[in-house]
Amino acid sequence: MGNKVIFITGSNGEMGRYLIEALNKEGSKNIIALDLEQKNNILNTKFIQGSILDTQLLDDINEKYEISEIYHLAAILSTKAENNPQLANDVNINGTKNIFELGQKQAIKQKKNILFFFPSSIAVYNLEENNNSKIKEEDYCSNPLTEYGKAKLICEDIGKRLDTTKTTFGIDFRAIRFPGIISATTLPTGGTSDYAPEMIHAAAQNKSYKCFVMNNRKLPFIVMPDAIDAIFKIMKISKKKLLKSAYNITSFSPSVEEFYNKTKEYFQNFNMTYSIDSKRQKIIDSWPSYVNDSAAQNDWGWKSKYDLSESYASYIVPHIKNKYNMEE
Ligand code: AKB
Repeated sequence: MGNKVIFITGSNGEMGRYLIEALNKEGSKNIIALDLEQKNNILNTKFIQGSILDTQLLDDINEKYEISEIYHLAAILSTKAENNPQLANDVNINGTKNIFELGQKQAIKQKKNILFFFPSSIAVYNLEENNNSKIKEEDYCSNPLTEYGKAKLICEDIGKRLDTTKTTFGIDFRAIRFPGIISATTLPTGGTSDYAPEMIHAAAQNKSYKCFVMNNRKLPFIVMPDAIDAIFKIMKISKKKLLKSAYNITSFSPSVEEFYNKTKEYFQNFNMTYSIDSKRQKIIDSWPSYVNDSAAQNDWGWKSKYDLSESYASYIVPHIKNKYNMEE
């Protein structure tokens, strides 16, 4: 591996693993991946064990490599962040500042702009009451309920201010406010939209599921291939086209019960009961059921490939059956 690389933090997470695979398929051969623990070896990737809070390690990375793109995925998700706010703010805010600084140092070192991808979230929104309108980027995002949402909003703001690409070399900051994401091959940890993937993975393993959120609640979701596609699209588009620094994207917004019914279509024996977690329910109640993603559609051609039915039929069910070795 040469010293010209793509740098990914949080590489062991759901999105990290999928993104590295997708970058590999696209022919990106030089990836350095940072996370706390060494997991399986990934092709064409040099794994660096460590923390985004370790500034000495980040300085060493800065010395050794020429980074063209940064995908800063490391984060503590919403439920875990509420339970451990100090750690979460350290990782989600201070860790992100460290990675911004690395990006800035690289821009100076290489005398060029460094593409910087930041996954933000619908957690930046805080609806006063449950409403069914499609939330735009400017709506209801001044006072997020959770520590996680606050950190995402703060870092969006810092990223936007540090993006000096109009005047001088710096970070070329691009963010997507992700809805819940469903992967057929991995499960998230510590999030609040986790009920949907947890339900589906339980069904595929012939297990029952105790759902922590009320049956009529709706959140926006997408499946992982669409999430990765969106990242590729926003990172490849000319900066001139980007009128915002952070964009909503979405695909479908079924209620919990609709998720259950859809899952039952494929896994007839699946059984789900409810045990509402009031803290997590409150988080979900503060998030929008629908987001307006027309800015992403207009500015960089975002369009989800998978609606709810297509997600189950062409992505979730075939891959999840494969994962748990079930017969078609
Ligand atoms: C979470 O539930 O914390 C995340 C998110 C919606 O950002 N999946």
